[in-house]
Amino acid sequence: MKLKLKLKLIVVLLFSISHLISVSSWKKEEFRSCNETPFCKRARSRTPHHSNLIASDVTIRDGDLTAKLITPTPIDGNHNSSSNSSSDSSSPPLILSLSVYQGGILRMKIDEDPSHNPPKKRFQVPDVILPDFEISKKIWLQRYSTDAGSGSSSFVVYLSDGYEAVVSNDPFEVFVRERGGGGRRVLSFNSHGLFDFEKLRKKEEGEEWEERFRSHTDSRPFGPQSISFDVSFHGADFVYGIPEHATSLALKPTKGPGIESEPYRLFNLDVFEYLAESPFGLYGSIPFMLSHGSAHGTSGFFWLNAAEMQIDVLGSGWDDAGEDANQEKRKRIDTVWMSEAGIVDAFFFIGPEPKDVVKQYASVTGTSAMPQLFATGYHQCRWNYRDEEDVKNVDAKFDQHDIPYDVLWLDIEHTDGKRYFTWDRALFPNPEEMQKDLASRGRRMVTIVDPHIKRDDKYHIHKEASENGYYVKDASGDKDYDGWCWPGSSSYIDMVNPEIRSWWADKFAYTEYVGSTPSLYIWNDMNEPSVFNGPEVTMPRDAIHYGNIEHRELHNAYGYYFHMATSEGLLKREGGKDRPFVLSRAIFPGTQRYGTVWTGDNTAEWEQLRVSVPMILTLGITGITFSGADVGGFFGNPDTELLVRWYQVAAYLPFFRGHAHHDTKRREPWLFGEHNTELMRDAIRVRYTFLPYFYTLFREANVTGVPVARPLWMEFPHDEATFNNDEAFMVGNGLLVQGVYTQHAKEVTVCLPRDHTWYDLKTGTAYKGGRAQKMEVTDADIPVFQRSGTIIPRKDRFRRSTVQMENDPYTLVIAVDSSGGAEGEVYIDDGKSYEFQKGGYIHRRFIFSDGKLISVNLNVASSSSSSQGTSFYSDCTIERIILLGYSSSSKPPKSARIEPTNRVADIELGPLQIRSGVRSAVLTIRKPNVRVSDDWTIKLL
Ligand code: NBV
Repeated sequence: MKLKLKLKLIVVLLFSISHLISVSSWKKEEFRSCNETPFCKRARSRTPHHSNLIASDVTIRDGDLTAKLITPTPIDGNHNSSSNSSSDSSSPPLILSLSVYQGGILRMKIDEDPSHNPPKKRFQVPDVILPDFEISKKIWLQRYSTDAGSGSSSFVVYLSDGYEAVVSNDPFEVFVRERGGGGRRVLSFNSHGLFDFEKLRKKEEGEEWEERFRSHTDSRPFGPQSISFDVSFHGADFVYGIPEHATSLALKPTKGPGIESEPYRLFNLDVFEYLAESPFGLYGSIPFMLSHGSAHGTSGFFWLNAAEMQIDVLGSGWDDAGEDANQEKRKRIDTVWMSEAGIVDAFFFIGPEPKDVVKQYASVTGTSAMPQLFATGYHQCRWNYRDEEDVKNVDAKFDQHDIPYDVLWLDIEHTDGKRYFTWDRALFPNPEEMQKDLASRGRRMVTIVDPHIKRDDKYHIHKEASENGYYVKDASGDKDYDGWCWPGSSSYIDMVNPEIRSWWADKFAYTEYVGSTPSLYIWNDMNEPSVFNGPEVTMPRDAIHYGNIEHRELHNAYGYYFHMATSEGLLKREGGKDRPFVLSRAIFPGTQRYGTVWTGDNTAEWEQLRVSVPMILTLGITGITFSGADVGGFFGNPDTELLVRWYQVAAYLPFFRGHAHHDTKRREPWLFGEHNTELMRDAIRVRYTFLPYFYTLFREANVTGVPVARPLWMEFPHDEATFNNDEAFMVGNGLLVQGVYTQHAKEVTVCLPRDHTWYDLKTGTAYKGGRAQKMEVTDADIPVFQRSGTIIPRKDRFRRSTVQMENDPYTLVIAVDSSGGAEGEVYIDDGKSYEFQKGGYIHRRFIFSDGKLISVNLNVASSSSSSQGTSFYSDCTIERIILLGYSSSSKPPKSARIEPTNRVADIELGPLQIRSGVRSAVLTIRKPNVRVSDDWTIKLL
């Protein structure tokens, strides 16, 4: 064997061993710290007010305000420029362009001036911004003012009736402020003069551009090209967002007096056994930060850039400012954004409500795809279900134990030697029959398809990819990049090229993916991309993509393109009729349009259960609502109590999947004794009960971008007690879920938001919000409450999968507010196709007031007679209406009259039947049996 090959084998062996031993923990030294990352170190060492950049030649044309950013010749000639930064007076100007889009969104780009012929065009990320957003551009200059004394001037641009943007030229600063009155600032850029832009240039003699990390050398042929700047969030108490990190919801400061931490890193990496509290970047990157506070409300800042990014949140007093400044600072959070390459393409979102900001961000990057109904149920995964027999048994056991589930997953071992799109025929001789058998009980299967392609000439995918030149190239630009991953020597499809994406998508045709059937969906793992022998377990930054793009420039978007191409494949195979389901580990802005994500390789520890909640909430507020964590923890064996609690919490989070490493003990829900089986069964059943509500919320997310699982402050933006609470969360606006994250918990402290009454889901007991309350917990469940003023649709009959629930009747749970009213919605469609986009759906609003419940049609298409669209009809009825907190001024109602039929339905007291054995006095309208799709009124008599 050649020495090189031997060495590679050793590397892969060592890596595999370290991946297989699950007792070791995060290998810090395998990853670069900011200090070991020259651009980060340079940017972090800059001091405020360093830049004296000015904006000159400001013009307004074609919806853009453009200016040149220049540095005047310094008087003392000394400009302390370590890296040809923007502060170098001899360097060419930068071009700034500013535009305003629908909803008052300000976008600012800063790039090199093409007329000065930079050595290469810097990478600007395509395929993320929605085309509809791009065309909504306008700019209205309101005022131009100049100060004759200092020579400085400012341009004021109209954003919306409430807000305007100001560009000051000397020194250069951009900010958004309220219009009129005191003109309070909302967001500002370069207010601390930390803007720096390393322009591309020729190498100077003796200069060293190569960078080394451990055994790897990055040739850096284009030299330094990083960008950094400061952004301030005014009126902010906390900042949130910028996933993916395993950390709290409200981001902790990383720099400032007494604070010494790494910045939040955004660099998609396969991080083995990540820690439960760290700013270290995980598998995905969304450079979008939100702020919230009692002074302004919510604002947001998004930097579309796919290179490595590092973000500092600065603690109070970071800039050594005096007393006065600190006063002002308390109402402001300063941040510093640093990226290795690319351009500035930044978006400012003014809010001011939390939902406004997420909607504004969604108008730029898209809302989440509408999932199929099955995908909102429970998923059972394991690395690996061994063979067809194993699959059969696991499936049968769910039925035997009366536990609903929808999808069974197969990990990498199902393939023939990690050649994706193939089957290990010894273990899975009849994959089609296996899927059909599952489908006969309404269940789906998911198989894994990773981006590393085995370099084996007999493997058709490799053969075509190498012959057509579809692989990412190494630094030379002509040879396929060859890295090591599960199959051994592997190359990586260059998904940035649309032609290659289309070729990849075709691989999902049933004729190409032999053994696949219409009930098979896909899981994309390792798409950061993970490369076992690469620097930091990923692809070298000097690898070359289509269009001569360096990998460093688009690294964080690689997995996004892979996810996109896979999703397009599932769409194509059914002629655009079936909604794709593709789970991805790597993420980038826009991922929400292509599928679902999970938080990767967590560990079976209580702290990891706790951190999964802020991680999922953070993904939700940054666009990706359909996310979840491996239930039970991927590495290690959860003790039974942890596993049960994990089911109880995860049942309320958007993506609900049990998964485990192959070294762990089997942990399907029936393996821990009858009592624990019952507890896990109950948790999963509760999820199925609420599926009509979840599905309605997924539709809301699909239309507006508002996430399914929400931080409390999103629903209660004026209740300061909620701003830093990440142990509880809202499902929609109606359910509050309080997690239990410690062993042997007998009680938990619950902070129910003020000005509402909260009804315990299980007992119907009413609690007043506004103070922290200790509540008893048992192993049976976690505290969950329905908010007063809401109506929640449920399906209370227990079935084995979503398919079997299709024709089940509904229960409506009405929790009345202090004025005796409540409102809620239900959205229903075929759960599968795109007919809903043509009007094929039912959308009703239920309004309860004055003892009367009415159902109002919200589907405009179906209510208009001229509609060309499709319609969707359901025979499902409402079999029960539960009223919580209803009290009438006269006698308690005895019956209810249903209009227009004039029928009368009975009313009785309790029991509240969400769990067997628990009783509570509530008012129930029995068998109103009205159709969910019809207009009707039910009046209490
Ligand atoms: O494909 C195997 C695993 C998978 O089960 C897990 O969910 C992924 O996050 N995969 C990572 C690769 C190996 C991890 C040690």
